[in-house]
Amino acid sequence: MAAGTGDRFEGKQGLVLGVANKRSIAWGIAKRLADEGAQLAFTFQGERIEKNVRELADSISSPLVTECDVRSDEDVARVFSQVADAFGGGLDVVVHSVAFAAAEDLEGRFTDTPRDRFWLALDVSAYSLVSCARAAEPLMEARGGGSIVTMTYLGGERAVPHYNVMGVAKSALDASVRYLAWDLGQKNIRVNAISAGPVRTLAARSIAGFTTMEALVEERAPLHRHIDADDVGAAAAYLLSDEARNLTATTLYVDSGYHAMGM
Ligand code: NAD
Ligand code: 0WE
Repeated sequence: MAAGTGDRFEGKQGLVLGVANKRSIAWGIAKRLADEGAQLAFTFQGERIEKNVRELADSISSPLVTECDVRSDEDVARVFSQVADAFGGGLDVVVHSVAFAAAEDLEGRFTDTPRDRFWLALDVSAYSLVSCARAAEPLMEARGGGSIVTMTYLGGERAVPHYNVMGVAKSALDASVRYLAWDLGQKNIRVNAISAGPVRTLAARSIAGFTTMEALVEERAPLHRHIDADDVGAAAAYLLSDEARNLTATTLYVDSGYHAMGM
């Protein structure tokens, strides 16, 4: 446990989906949970990032690193069965930090989004939370409850130029959080979202106009500064901990207050 952190996750076990490299928001969250005592399993997508994720996971003594393409029902089923084996049939925490849209759909006009790429974005970025929550349910029930956190963005509630089909996917994700919270509340499983301001990750780096967006945050957010993955880690640790035992179906904004502004 590092200075300034607690020990809220001693004896807790979690699964983290969405680490690509050390800048990933999922890694910011994982570091904080591990620092506070959690034992964490990780999934990665694709051979290209496997080595990255294994090295990061090894640095916090992870017992399980395994591939998961969230578009595949077989992958999701296998992953949760491996998690059950690694963690003695239970699971306390799931971090869902996965999104994808085709690069060409994050520039130009939303109007031009073709049907197949619309469904691709919703499949990876929204439905995957539903399938993971369903697979997590029996494992969390075995622990008497659990907590799930996903990552969202303001572009699901307002039109952010170029966010396009990802905005529609985040809107579906936000609604899924509420319906999952209703279903799983019965089993004492909580489901919440964090709406983060722009963070320079792999998924964000390639976006045209990202620098302009950062300048807008500095100008217009009440705190006039950017957030980083460690800020998200602190907020996620709260939502995932027993301190948030009566919070579910909510969105916590980690965005320097930007969402509250009208200009
Ligand atoms: P990132 O690139 O580090 O993480 C995205 C992850 O999604 C990667 O690990 C990637 O492998 C994974 N992924 C993509 N397609 C997948 C698939 N088919 N199966 C399994 N995994 C898949 O970028 P990030 O910024 O850390 O993104 C994490 C989450 O945070 C996303 O949901 C993103 O929308 C959200 N978010 C990001 C920002 C930002 O500005 N970076 C702001 C708000 C919300
Ligand atoms: O959710 C995101 C980004 C998610 C994302 C990023 C990529 C880039 C690479 C999903 N799919 C892809 N596909 C790729 O090929 N954010 C919240 C960051 C983000 O992305 C934007 C933003 C912001 C903020 C795109 C346009 C405008 C603003």
